[in-house]
Amino acid sequence: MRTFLLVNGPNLNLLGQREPEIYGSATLADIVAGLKETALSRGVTLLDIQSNHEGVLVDFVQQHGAGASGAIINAGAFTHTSIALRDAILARSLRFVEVHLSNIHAREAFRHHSWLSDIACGVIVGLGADGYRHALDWLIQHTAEETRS
Ligand code: CA2
Repeated sequence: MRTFLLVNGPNLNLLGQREPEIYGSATLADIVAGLKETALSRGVTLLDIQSNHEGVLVDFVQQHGAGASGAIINAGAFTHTSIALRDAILARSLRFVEVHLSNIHAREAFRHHSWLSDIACGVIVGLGADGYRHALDWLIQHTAEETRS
């Protein structure tokens, strides 16, 4: 069974508790549960992590990246700072879709640069929690296409 990773970075554990006008009202638990249900119904496994600690995310990618068919990554603020996470993803040749709930390009200038975007298969911003679902759909379809050829 194909396994996909779902990686969420710092402060995303606070979803649904504050700033719903920016990040929506769903909690991370709601989002993860919905994605896992979809994954199950599509015959794939979703292995998820949320951490506020950069090294924990690096360890997770090192440990699970090579065995995964792809990943959905919302690195939160580490998006704009973490060369360590970028290096771990590259070291494991992990294909991924970068997701942001908010449109980072319509926000402060320091959010406009991502250390992940240029190595991502694709980037989804500003679609709220739907972004994760679109990313999972794309990964499932794309991996299936590859398996057939
Ligand atoms: O839009 C996104 O998904 C972000 O990755 C969210 C990060 C932010 O640093 C990125 O620039 C864009 C922040 C997540 C913080 O989440 C909160 C949720 C509720 C209340 C406060 C913060």
